[in-house]
Amino acid sequence: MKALSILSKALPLTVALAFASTTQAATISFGGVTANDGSGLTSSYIDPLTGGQADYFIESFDQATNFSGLPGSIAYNDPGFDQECSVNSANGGPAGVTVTANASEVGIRKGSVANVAAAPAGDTTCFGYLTNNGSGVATTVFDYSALLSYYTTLYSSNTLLGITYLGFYWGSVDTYNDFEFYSDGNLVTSITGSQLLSALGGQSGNQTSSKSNVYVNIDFSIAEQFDTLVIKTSGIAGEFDNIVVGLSTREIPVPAPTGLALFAFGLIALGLRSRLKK
Ligand SMILES: [Ca+2]
Ligand SMILES: [Ca+2]
Repeated sequence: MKALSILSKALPLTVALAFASTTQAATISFGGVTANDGSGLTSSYIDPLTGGQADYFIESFDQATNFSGLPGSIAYNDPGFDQECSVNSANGGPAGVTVTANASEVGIRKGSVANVAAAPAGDTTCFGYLTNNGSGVATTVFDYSALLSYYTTLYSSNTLLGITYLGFYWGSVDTYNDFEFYSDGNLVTSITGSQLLSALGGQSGNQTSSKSNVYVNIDFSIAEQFDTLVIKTSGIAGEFDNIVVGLSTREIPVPAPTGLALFAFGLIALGLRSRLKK
């Protein structure tokens, strides 16, 4: 109850900020790191095996990497995968994520089956998929409102708590897969398969290419109050794994300089030297 009143007080502020500035927009970027559990790519912030860091949550769909204390759900598993797979953050624990889906349109499994789902590139673990079974639009909703309420109560401070990061591994991206990000029912931002493929020069549905099997990062401002992820597909199929959520209270690790960053630094240094020589 207390959490709800804090959130409702925060909303008018959010609206004011949205009108006052257009710099609050969420930013979408591509790129992750190799996951240690054989699931292909994961967030550069956390890995399935080292998950559970303060104020980060990962949905890996694997029972082996469940959070302790969250019971998980095997309701969406494909037949034969109940010993290995589950929606492990959902529907039950106090901080549970509420997943809403039509059971005939969503599945959790390992491996690829023609005309059902393809494992994301390099992913030998359980993953989630959404299918329209050949017609119409299938929709799955991941609602993080309960998680936010739970942690707002836990912190019981005046801190405005929000989700400021969401990442997910998107396998065999198709032109007809969409990911949408909402705040209190309003669309904050979205990314379509067409947009991703066009940005990276990928081929729709390619199951192995790094241009169509991509880790996607969305950074939200706290003012945007992201609370719900909606995945849609109007074809077979939309596949995903390693959905990572970061609360605004998390400590953001400083990443080590990558090879590319060092390379860029080297170029700048070279440029300076050649200028000095002149
Ligand atoms: Ca997995
Ligand atoms: Ca696909």
